[in-house]
Amino acid sequence: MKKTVIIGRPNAGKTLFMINFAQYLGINKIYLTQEFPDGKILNKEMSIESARKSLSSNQEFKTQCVQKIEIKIPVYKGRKHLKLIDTSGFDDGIHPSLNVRNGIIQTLEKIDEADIILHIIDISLLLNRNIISQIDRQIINFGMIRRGYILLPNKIDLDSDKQGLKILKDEYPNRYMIPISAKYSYGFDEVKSFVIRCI
Ligand SMILES: Nc1nc2c(ncn2[C@@H]2O[C@H](COP(=O)(O)OP(=O)(O)O)[C@@H](O)[C@H]2O)c(=O)[nH]1
Ligand SMILES: [Mg+2]
Repeated sequence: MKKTVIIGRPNAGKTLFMINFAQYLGINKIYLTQEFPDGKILNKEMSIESARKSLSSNQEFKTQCVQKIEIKIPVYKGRKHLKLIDTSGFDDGIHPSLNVRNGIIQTLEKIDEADIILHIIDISLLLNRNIISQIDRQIINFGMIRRGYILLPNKIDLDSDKQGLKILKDEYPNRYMIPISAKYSYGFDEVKSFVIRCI
């Protein structure tokens, strides 16, 4: 089974992307496995609506574990199995909370094992502050040499005149990226094609 890891800074939209992309790929119920840094594992079953409400939030580092959904994607006449893995992500600097730091270590381990890496950047932040964070830059550079990496500028619904996207494209003119809205499922068709090409 191929592993697709979703990474990015807190609030980039990783968790909402995982839920809505899983729905886009055809699931209608979420069977979630949560893996905590201390080794504890929890299995949860929930509707898509309650997953959106309970797992995604505008509070930073809401996700403090790795959480996975298994999906079967119809491909030609068969089906391919895919694990979508949501991480707690990472940020610039050293976070004061031990739980958050452990979540970051877990994220790095998952990147190492991944077949596909979906790197989500909140472009509405670029609009407001015009800065790409150091950690995002490092991951983009790492992605240049890593197979299966793709950059997903998210929240394009908040970037109506595409100014945020322009800042990113001007900085990385040769980088292939798929602009998305995790909230409204924009760009999901292209992400699906990318994922299918990699599995
Ligand atoms: N407008 C808009 N909001 C989004 C989008 N994706 C995520 N959000 C919001 O951003 C916040 C953080 O989302 P979440 O998935 O929890 O981010 P995570 O920390 O990266 O897992 C939530 O309030 C989401 O509703 C998007 O495409 N458009
Ligand atoms: Mg999250």
